[in-house]
Amino acid sequence: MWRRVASVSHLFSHSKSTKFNQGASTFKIWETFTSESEIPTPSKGSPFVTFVLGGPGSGKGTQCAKIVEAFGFTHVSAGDLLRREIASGSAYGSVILSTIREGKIVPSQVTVELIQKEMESSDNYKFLIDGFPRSEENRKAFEQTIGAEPDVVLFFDCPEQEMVKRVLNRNQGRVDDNIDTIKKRLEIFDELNWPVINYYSQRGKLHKINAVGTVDEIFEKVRPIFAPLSK
Ligand code: UP5
Ligand code: MG
Repeated sequence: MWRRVASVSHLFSHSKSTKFNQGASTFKIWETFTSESEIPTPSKGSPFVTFVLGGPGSGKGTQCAKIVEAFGFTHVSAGDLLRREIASGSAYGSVILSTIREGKIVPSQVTVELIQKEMESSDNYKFLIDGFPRSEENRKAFEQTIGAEPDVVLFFDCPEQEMVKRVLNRNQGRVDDNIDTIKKRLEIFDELNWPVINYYSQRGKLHKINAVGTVDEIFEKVRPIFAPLSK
């Protein structure tokens, strides 16, 4: 079991952060650099981290459940951790709730701390971090606090119209599943998540998956990425 991530942070491959320039021209580079490279070989002595990115309703959570089942990862959904924090009545709860209602991003310090605790309390060494990092600031905070960068980054690429349809059909009582908040979530995704996607693309870690189709069809595109891993 992980007692403290910080104490095992030397087990991660440390990132050498370079200044990343944001802008329209950089977004185009992403297409060129999208990686199909093989994933690193995990070992039980060191954590193996996969970031799962994609817009609201792109199917991150749904595909994470399939990956857990097939490859034995532990699913850490940043959104679920934040919703759990609200439900627990914690001191951060009201700030998190209003941030989620507005479709904005909760301060990195709060989210990274929740992710870190969740990883520390797991016996597993293979983690899917779902819906995080959502901004360059999130990404840097994770690297600085955990002292690590991910081994693999999945990006579920889904048209906006399809994402909106899925979220509005979900019907699970989420405070952010209404048309006004969805518009804001999409705006924030466009503004802040693309630089993160480009960053990992340039580092050869990004696996872009076309997220249109049935759940099983999409998973068949995910499966080969993790095929080298045994459960
Ligand atoms: N569905 C899934 N796949 C389908 C398919 N192939 N065909 C048809 N339907 C499909 O799927 C959404 C819905 O679509 C479900 O009903 C599913 O059955 C169906 P899901 O797998 O839930 O998609 P997902 O990408 O996980 O959508 P989600 O709404 O969870 O994504 P978000 O990124 O918007 O939500 P998250 O929970 O990560 O974050 C919520 C908010 O928390 C954020 O907006 C933000 O305010 C805050 N937050 C932070 O501030 N920081 C963080 O680090 C994380 C969250
Ligand atoms: Mg989700």
